[in-house]
Amino acid sequence: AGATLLLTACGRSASKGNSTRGAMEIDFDGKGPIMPDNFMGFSYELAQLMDPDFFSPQNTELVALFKQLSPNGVLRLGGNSSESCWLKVDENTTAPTMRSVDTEDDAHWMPRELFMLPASSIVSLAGFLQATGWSLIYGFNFGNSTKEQLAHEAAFIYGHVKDHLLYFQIGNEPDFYPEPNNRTRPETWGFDEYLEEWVNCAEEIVKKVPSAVFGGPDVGASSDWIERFIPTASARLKERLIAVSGHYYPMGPPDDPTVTTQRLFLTNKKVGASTKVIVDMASEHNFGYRMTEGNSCYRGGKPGTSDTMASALWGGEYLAILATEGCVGVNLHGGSRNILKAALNNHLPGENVATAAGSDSKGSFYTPIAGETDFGFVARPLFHAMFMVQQFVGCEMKRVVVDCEGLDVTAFAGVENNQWKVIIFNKEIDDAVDLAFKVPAHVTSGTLWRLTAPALDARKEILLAGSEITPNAPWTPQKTEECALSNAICSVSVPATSALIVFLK
Ligand code: BDP
Repeated sequence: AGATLLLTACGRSASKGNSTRGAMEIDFDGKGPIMPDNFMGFSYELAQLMDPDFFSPQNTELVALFKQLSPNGVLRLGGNSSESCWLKVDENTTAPTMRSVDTEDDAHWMPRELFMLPASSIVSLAGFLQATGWSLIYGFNFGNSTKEQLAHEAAFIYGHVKDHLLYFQIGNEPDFYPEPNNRTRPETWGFDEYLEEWVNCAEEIVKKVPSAVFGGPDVGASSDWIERFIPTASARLKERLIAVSGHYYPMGPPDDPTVTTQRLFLTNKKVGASTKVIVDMASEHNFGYRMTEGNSCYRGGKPGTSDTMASALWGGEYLAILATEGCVGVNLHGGSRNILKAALNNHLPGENVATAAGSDSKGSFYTPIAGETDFGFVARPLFHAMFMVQQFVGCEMKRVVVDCEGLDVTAFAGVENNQWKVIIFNKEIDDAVDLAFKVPAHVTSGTLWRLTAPALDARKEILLAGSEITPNAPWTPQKTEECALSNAICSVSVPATSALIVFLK
């Protein structure tokens, strides 16, 4: 009844120019999933380990940003490049034979060379995980290595990172292996062949690492592979299979003219329902479903969208949807620009565009953290959105219905120990909204943090509660606001292309 009452107040308000009034209703009594404390994560190319100084405890800025985001997030290593990586465990280890990519086609995006990872990178990675408190999902080269070689690598890796290892994965996006995609397997290769090979490989690893556990199938897009993988792989691997995983890129490649911010903003509408199908199926088998890789636009991101405030509005909403649907975690993909370039056979469009427009050239376009060991690291707009959603860790997530003349405004709520939080995204380009919503009777105040930017395509001066997140000092809110609260109705105004969190007390 509260919502109906509120809705009668909805309409364009004459006094506030472009501001539209709307209402939202939190489903206070609905049951929702608890957002796990290791929900937040990054995904990097495995080839990032070519440089032992990158994931290293000495890389203090990167350590600081990881810690600021989460005291116990998840670092996932994998990606296209993983299919070309080999770990030089010792002097006797030799490179595997590359079976891909037998094509002259320059437009094909898979790497043509092998990437050697020095053993010292695993030693520094262990130190990095120790320094950050993060755990690891390590993705092996299933495309171009052998099970014997992987087992050898696994034993070494396990020896160094066992205290931080969540699970191993074998292969990146195996649903794309057959011709004409990644081309590491023949056209005739399908799920059945994959499963057989995957199980053999896992069993070989177990011979060398008796307590190894695995996640999979880490598919690029085929949710039907996940559905087939859950019962079949768990029947074969039993309790060693502990998680299911997939990837998500709503659009791409960046040089497609239809790949725009406007299109990106529409994509989140479909994400909830498709996530829920897999979450439900996974939970029937007691698996958590993790989105181990993804970002706004495949093939490295779209400059002007993936590296701006637009990516924060998309990404914050995307993470909130996945948490509300019961996904146990999300790893947003990124890393160094040169590594992404190598992982994509140099297909990283827009280089000049981005440089001319002032994008910092040290990171891939979509990376949440941009930087290189020689230049230092910065938190991109997308990182700020991850930081906002991180505030919901430990909360039971609740659905929120927003009614605001069909404007693109969404909200999500969470509660822990009777303390409610609400996050709101306004993805409208022109319209500000004034939203009213009912709060529980015990609530006496609401404090608000806003995420703001000079423009939707701004890359810099992204402020959360008036303060930028940097590696140099712990973030603290500089500018908070108190919400208007009367008769258990809270009112907030949400400017166009902004987001906010309300902490109710
Ligand atoms: C994914 C790959 C990742 C790429 C990404 C992209 O796993 O390695 O970097 O696409 O195209 O499919 O940006």
